[in-house]
Amino acid sequence: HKVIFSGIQPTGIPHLGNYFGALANWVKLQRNAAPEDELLFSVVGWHALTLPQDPKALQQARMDMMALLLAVGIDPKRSIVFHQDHIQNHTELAWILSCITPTGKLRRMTTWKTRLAVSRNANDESEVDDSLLNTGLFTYPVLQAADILAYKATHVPVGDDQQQHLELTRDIAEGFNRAYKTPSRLFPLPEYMTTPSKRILSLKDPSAKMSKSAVDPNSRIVLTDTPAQIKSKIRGATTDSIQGITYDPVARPGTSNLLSILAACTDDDVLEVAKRYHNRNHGDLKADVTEVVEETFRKPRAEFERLRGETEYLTQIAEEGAAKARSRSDATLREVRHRVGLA
Ligand code: AQP
Repeated sequence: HKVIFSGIQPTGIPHLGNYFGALANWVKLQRNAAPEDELLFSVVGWHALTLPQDPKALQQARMDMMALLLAVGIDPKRSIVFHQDHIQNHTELAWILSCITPTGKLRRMTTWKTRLAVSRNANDESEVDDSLLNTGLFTYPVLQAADILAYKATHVPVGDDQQQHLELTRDIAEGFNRAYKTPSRLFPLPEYMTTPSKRILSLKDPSAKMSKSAVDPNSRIVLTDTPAQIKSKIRGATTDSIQGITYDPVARPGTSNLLSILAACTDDDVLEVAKRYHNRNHGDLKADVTEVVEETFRKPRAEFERLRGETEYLTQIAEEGAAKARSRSDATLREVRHRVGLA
């Protein structure tokens, strides 16, 4: 049977990328899972701390993310929904795993390299200044590995920006299995589950992915945007001045991104969608993208607004989820402690 695990950071309201790269896909998995499969979805508060957070805003964002998971259709009776930061097993396992993870592997993570690139020495471009980057930014892929391995997850549905981290998780699991091999391999090697929609790009800078933390709010469409906001953001999306519509992610990233969004919303193949727009213009495409995005977000938005005020209910769901997650991960940690000599 499968154990499916995934997480999302409480760093703001999810955008189209999170929706198609993660949330919508989780709901699909939940619907199609075999009765014996287990599903765990986590709001990963400790990961959010790798960037500066306002404590009050973080508190609110954690609660909001719980409401959002339910609003998009995660069913707490079928899936274990919980806050990562309620389960200390994650940090304990992360420590143990960090002690078998070479720093060189972490230094090769694209996410880390991107952080480094941003902090290049202003006077000397070739010199990288990592003195101000916090240690959590460097080691969080190990915490991610612990999130997954604490439940001996076999399948991890994440966007393709996370694929490298999952490969690291497999490496770490293999490293542990090799170092502590008696009586048998402890961790299954989790498989990456890709999403058909792949990466959704920023509406303003299609060389970057759509991101919650990008400075310009017009670069992303979030689940709580009103129809008017959706319309204006799509109207302002960066495209190109080439006539007609074609799907060409390299030469026409902005136009192709709009086609990908349309295809994701209508559950169509992007090349089929592109064919239909061949003789049409950017105005037509943008009008149709606006319509389908509005339609996609209408129900979850209304459900979120309703659930958001139900603090007691959300707290209860989080407590029930934590109890289940704790008992699963306690079992793994007992084995891990025993193997490493900390029983
Ligand atoms: N642009 C994207 N396209 C497709 N999938 C995406 N994901 C994120 N951005 C895109 C997927 O969303 C899931 C949850 O992500 P997260 O909350 O851990 O945040 P993140 O990956 O760091 O992305 P964000 O939204 O840009 O957040 P910030 O700005 O806070 O870092 C993951 O499965 C991810 O692949």
